[in-house]
Amino acid sequence: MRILVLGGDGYLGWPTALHLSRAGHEVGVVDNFARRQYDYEMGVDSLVPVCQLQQRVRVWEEVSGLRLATFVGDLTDATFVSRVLREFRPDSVVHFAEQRSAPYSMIDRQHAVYTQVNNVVGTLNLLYAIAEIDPTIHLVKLGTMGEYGTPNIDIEEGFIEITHRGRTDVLPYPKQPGSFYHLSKVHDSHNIMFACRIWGLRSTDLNQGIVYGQETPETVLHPDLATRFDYDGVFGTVLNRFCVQAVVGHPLTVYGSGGQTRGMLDIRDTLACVELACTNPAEPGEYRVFNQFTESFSVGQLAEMVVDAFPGRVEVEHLEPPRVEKQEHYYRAAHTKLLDLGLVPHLLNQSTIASLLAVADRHRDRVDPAAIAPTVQWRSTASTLFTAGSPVSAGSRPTGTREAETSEA
Ligand code: NAD
Ligand code: USQ
Repeated sequence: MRILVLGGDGYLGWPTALHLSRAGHEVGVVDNFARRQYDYEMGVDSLVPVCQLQQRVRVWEEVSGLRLATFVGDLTDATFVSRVLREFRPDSVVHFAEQRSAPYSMIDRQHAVYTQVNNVVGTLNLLYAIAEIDPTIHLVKLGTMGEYGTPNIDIEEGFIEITHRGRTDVLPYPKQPGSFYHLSKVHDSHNIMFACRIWGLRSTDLNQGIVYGQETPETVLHPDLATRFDYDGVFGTVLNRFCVQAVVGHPLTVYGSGGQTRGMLDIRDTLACVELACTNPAEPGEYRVFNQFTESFSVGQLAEMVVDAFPGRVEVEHLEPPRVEKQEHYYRAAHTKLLDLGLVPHLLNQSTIASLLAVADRHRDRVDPAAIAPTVQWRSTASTLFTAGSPVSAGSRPTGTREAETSEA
């Protein structure tokens, strides 16, 4: 298949592009390097050094003999999106290219607006380009399990049958997202479902849980093929952060009681799920939702697992919660559709955590301890993390400055 990976320079997009390329697909990569600019804006960096996109692509060709097409540009630029689709003519578009951090979206008004404009407008441009150029292109869109929130009933895969006053219908599952970022994914889902209904587009919305891990069979072939690994308080995700914290002797930063429970998956399963979605496309006019996670854990359980796996002593600290979220709640979410298509999950165990700890240990000298504490407060409309900061927008350079001493944790 011809597969275009939007956001192909990011944490998940890059290893997905390599995986699809090695599996025999013709792959194109699109990115505007916004993610690299957030690092400059916040004064942080990936724990694992990452090469520039053109260098990665060159090394991939040397190592594998396989070519990746590259397109540098911004999805909020409709002309660029149309040009890329016309030139590459994909069978599937895998759309990772969004601002994906909940804390980043909650810094202040500018960052919330930036996140929603970037994500919603980018996806809308893509929907129009697909409808105009070739409605048979299958859109595989990365959504999030966080679209559902934490309701006190079982979570279904996208839709729920409801009987109300004697009548029954199958309706989109209610959404209760927990940040302006998560809300942007809900808005995307509505726009995509509508485009499938009115224009007959075909799409798979992958409601993905939290991803952990850094190495994939392709990225380990050469150091220049490594993907990024974030541990800071804004972009780092929980298990990746806990492993880095353990290695540098920082107490594990459990927010509140640690009863928050989330769906999770290994980075290698992200790659497998995306490929399964591409090779088993939705029907014309179909909007379908797959819940893309393999297991669920509470934050407290994750901390315990890291404590058990780490050979030395690790402390666990319960911090005043920076987010507004339920700390103790019911959580049971369906996730059978990808298993039915053949997904064989990599489940989280001590050896997975040991390999994450090894990655963290190899790069421990690059850890900036000042970047670990959570600095964005949900209840505040303007985080003290930034002074005169402004988020990245198309064509502009970021101007945010990081105040090292303003952790509100
Ligand atoms: P990432 O930030 O590392 O990668 C996203 C990439 O998209 C970056 O390289 C960025 O430069 C690019 N991008 C952003 N806006 C763009 C635009 N307007 N035009 C062109 N390129 C743009 O994020 P990730 O962790 O790889 O996540 C990828 C996707 O998966 C996101 O949509 C995210 O919401 C979703 N997701 C991630 C996780 C996770 O745990 N990392 C979990 C669930 C869902
Ligand atoms: N948490 C801690 N301590 C930490 C970091 C996080 O207790 O040091 C808690 C958070 O409060 C939250 C949970 O761990 O309850 C998960 O936080 P996270 O930062 O690991 O993940 P989240 O903000 O949910 O976002 C990540 C990705 C996002 C994706 C989402 C999937 O950044 O792109 O959409 O996971 S999901 O959680 O299913 O919505």
